[in-house]
Amino acid sequence: MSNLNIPWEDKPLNCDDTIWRYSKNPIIERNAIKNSNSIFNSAVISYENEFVGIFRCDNKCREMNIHFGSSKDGINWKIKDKPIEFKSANSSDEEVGISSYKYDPRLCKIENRYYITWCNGYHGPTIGVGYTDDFKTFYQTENAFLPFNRNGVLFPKKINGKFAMLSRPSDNGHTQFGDIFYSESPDLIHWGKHRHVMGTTNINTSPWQSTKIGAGPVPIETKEGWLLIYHGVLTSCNGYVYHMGAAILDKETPWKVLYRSRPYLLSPQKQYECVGDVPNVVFPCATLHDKKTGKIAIYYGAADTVTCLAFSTIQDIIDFTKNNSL
Ligand code: BMA
Repeated sequence: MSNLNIPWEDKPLNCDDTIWRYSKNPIIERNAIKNSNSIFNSAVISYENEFVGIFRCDNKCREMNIHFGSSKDGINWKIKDKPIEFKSANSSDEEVGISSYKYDPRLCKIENRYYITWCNGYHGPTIGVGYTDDFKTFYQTENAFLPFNRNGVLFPKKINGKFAMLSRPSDNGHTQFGDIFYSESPDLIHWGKHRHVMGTTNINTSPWQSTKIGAGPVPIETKEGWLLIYHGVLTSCNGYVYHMGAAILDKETPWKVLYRSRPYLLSPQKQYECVGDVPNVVFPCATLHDKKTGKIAIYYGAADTVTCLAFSTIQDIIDFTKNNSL
């Protein structure tokens, strides 16, 4: 991280929870750019003297695409009206860069390059991969996996010399199942060594994550292991309910789960999380954290409509996860 101050608000005095919401949520309204129906499930990172982000903006035809944005404070964002135009990373192969839609981006710095993963339309949803060195020119490379897959999230450094990614194999619709898997690649093109990381829980033990789960923000390296914030889904009589939870994965073998929260960290409770295009969704896709203080700002989509912020400290989330582990 640079010297930028991450967004922050102190914990309210009467709050007993591990994470707390920004009092001025949502930070990005659904109509923040021309022609947007909704702006949510988006990714941010610090770059040079500002924050930059890749935003999921669905337009008024309800087409899903990703747009570039920047911010001085991580709260007030200027998002481009037009989607990112990716160049093909291999223009001699006309299949590279095919994309009938893009959604739910994640943004990850590995060594000196910024990588974007998203759910890419290629004969159904799969994991699209792109990169940029300057947030001006963007390249799209090979999809990581066969369809159908969602929630592709890179680790911020190579593990045992390989790029590493979490993903969630799915179906072509509103998938009723879903476990998190780990895969690795020598070149970000060929992926293998697929390992099961964690699955859904027993409905009697931790119902909020009993239907499907998916990796959220880029995992954070801590002394205890990789801190993974993820979403977990419960099927209620009115449909899916999306929550946020946390797990700690082993540093060298991240498919081994050391701890995993039995209660959720955040559930849809506020009006802006419960009312929108898809009610009852909190969906984390990015964090900013301050290495010195351990403060963390979590960006999440609410009700598939707006973008919100919540805060905690890395240590508090680790303690919560360890002390309430499945
Ligand atoms: C998932 C994705 C997410 C969305 C969630 C809830 O399948 O489409 O973008 O937030 O459903 O609708």
